[in-house]
Amino acid sequence: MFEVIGERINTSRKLVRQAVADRDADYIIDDVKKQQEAGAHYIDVNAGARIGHEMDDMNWLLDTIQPIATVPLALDSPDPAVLEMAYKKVEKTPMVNSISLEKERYDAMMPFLAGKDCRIIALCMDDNGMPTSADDIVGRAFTLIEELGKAGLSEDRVYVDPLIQPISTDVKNGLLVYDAVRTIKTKYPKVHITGGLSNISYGLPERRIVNRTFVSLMVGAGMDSAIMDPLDAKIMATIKTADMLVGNDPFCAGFMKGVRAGAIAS
Ligand code: THG
Repeated sequence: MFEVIGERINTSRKLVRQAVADRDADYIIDDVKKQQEAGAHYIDVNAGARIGHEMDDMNWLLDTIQPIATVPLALDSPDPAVLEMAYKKVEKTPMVNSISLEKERYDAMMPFLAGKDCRIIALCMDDNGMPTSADDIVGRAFTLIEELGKAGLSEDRVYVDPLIQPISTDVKNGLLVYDAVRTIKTKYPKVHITGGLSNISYGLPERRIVNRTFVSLMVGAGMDSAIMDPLDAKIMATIKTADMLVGNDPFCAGFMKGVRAGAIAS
């Protein structure tokens, strides 16, 4: 089943940044409830945008969200100290967003992960920067999967993020991740594939049609999760339909349920 990680609680978004600065709990609670009602399986929480305030902002956001969270949280920070604080606070086994092969981040994250129960997003990033070929993505993914396995995180707990890059900057950026995801899923069928979906459409008009067409291609390659806006009803319907078409919806029951609920229509 495809898992949606709701991206809206992120201080890089203007209204969220303002709500966090004002400690406006009602705004945050309302947004999280909407994401949950729309079918988010995780709520991503990112407090990185107000420089010097990440620890306090994350702490406040978790205090605010936790009492009304019906789904687990995705703790989105590059800072292991912030993740450590956040991990202690959450009640449901969280998703940790994220680890990468950048040496400094990797070396700090590995001790954090020791003995912890979590799912983890593994970014295909290393000290050479963003991947420039499918082989780059695949090689980095294999290393991360193997190393996380040694640290006690089984394949089904690892969510590889191949790093989706804008199609507007290089027309090869779509097939780059498509090809890589197929290769990763062939070798490690239990591993999950996720990523920031809207990155693909950056710099283009009519971004939503680009996002939803891309996600249906990627579901065909084996992508089974995305960091995205669950309030976009059309993309949610597209994902449910694509997931059915690749055989992930026994008896088409989820699709039929979506149609009856009015969430899926032609
Ligand atoms: N991979 C992983 N984690 C991630 C990302 C990723 N976390 C952060 C980001 N990328 C995904 N989250 C968001 C959250 C909000 C928005 C985009 C991605 C968003 N952007 C508006 C836009 O692009 O137009 C601008 C925001 C505003 O100013 O309101 O809403 O790739 N593992």
